[in-house]
Amino acid sequence: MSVAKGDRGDPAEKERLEALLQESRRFPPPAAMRAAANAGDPKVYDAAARDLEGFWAEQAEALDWFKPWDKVLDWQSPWAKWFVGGQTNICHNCVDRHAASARRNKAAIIWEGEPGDQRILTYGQLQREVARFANGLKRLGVAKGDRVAIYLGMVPELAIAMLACARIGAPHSIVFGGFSADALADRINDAQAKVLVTADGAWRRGGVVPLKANADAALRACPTISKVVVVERVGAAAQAEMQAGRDITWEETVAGVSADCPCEKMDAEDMLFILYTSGTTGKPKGIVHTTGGYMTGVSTTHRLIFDIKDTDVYWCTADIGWVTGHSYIVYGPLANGATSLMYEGSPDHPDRGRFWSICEKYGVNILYTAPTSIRTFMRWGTDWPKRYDLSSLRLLGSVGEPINPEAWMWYHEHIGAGRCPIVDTWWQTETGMILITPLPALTTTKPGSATRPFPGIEAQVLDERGDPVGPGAGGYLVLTRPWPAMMRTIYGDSERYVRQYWSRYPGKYFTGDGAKVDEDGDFWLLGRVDDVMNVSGHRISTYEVESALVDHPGVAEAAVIGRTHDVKGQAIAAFVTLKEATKGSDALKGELREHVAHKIGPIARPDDIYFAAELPKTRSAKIMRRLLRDIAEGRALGDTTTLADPSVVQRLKEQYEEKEDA
Ligand code: 7RM
Repeated sequence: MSVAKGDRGDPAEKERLEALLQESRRFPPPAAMRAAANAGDPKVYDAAARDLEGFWAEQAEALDWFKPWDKVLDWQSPWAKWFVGGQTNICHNCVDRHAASARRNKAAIIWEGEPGDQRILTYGQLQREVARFANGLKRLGVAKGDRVAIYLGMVPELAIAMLACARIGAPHSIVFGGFSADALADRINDAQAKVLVTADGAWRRGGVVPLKANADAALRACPTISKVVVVERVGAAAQAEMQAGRDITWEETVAGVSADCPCEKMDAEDMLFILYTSGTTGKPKGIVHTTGGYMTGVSTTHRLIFDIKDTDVYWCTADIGWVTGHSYIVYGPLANGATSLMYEGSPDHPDRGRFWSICEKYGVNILYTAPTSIRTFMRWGTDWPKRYDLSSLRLLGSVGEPINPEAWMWYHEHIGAGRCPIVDTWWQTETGMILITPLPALTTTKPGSATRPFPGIEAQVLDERGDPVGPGAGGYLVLTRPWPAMMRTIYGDSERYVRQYWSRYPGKYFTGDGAKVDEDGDFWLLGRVDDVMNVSGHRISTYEVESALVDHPGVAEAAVIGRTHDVKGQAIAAFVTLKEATKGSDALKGELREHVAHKIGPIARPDDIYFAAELPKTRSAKIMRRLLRDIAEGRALGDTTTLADPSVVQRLKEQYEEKEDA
């Protein structure tokens, strides 16, 4: 493992980080917000630190439980149990309790489809849809504990299906609709899912993503799937084929079923879902989240960080296929009885004003998006947002990667009109909920800093030896106390859970991120310290892309790195050595890029492919990615003394520079 990104010894990066810490702009919270804020008293930090269990118990009490817990926390590091003995159901808390209240006719989900359609589901309607689909799943043989894989675009059925699974106690495993057939098959098989919910296709910029065809290809290698539910979203254009005996449409699934389906009584520690994420090595890890703690963690953070009010329209632009969508489109907002907007399409279809037209159309009050999108909007220019009335916005959020100060300022000025606080929220699939973030009415923000740990969260920045580093010094971000929405294990691989997260610094959760803390105690996230790339906010491991490349018949060896990219944060660069009989050409580069897109999904398609005679390796045969990064970013080479053959990297660099000159 290499050291923190900031300390890779690369001068340009060092300069950037020093500049970051000298950031002197300060944005105090709007005074007017304080009085009515969900978190308006700074004492919350001390109170939670002093009495962690008391703090979380109080949060959990705001939710409905069928049976109260006996014990708030059972912490046998690294094994956590929260609300031990308690029984609840997150679907009841997200849907039924609101449907049974004055919120019955309030919009739960506002769905904006690709140009043309819209659907609004009130809490009452959502309850009926979810209960019917839950009964439909039962009729297909799904019982408590069975895993259900879901492979859909951003359609309302996605939220309905996940809530239906939660209702009957069947853990869902949602696979992002941009993943390939192979990636889907791996995830289905790892989770041993019984049923797959998919669609004939998904709309993407007027085109069709052939979800069902991908699913059919995947299912050739998935023996555990007995039934496939197919949402008819695109119709004839998808040319989806139905396999008799196995496939059934969504309509057929719910035909004639009753809307009466009681919520299963779930133990607090019963599994709620599995979500796969990229790790440093090997296959994607199935991150396991359970019921009571996750529900408490996401509802609390959503309520306090986004200061959600009953009249708000809240829009998180993520895809539900990622954890951000799980926690902050569906579970968090709905647990709070909020109106959550869900958008099917992309930001530039039919034009580059799409996001702002949606904000205007629905009067969005809270917008939560990713730095990569903000940088894209910056490039498109201020004319687009200017054309729309964005005066309804009162709070902005950022997530997925470090937000550079320029993007932060642009967001603040051109979207927030200088008036909306920005919450830069740091967290992970594994953490389930936001852990480092401002509280909008309490925290003075600084462009580029996620500021401080949420109440009850304790974070440290450590050096290699495990000692806390002083202000301004880079190190490894760890978390030292348990929190309710933390992952419980890796599905089917508890040993890897311990090794990956709890072994580097025993007793502390290793995040895999580098960070610095400044004199005020504010945290500055520096990016991954391992071989995980962050491309447009998506986690992709270098290992996965390398495996996909080596899978091509012409490739002998591949080394993949993430190089700095203005818009995407990181872009994927691949260094490839070919088999002797294969000749490098532009056509082959194109073929390799498509091969990776086909194996993993378009998000993993490399931006650059370099053919190399050899890869730079240490004497113990480790590929030196740091040097490849120097080459891809056009810098002077760092220290090459540990290389087995320093001339290899020199030749590579010359070859690259020739290309640049040409
Ligand atoms: C929510 C999510 C997790 C990784 C994490 C970081 C990076 C996420 C921020 C951030 C700096 C942020 N889950 N990351 N948010 N870095 N500032 N506000 O993205 O599992 O897909 O990715 O994303 O490196 O470890 S994730």
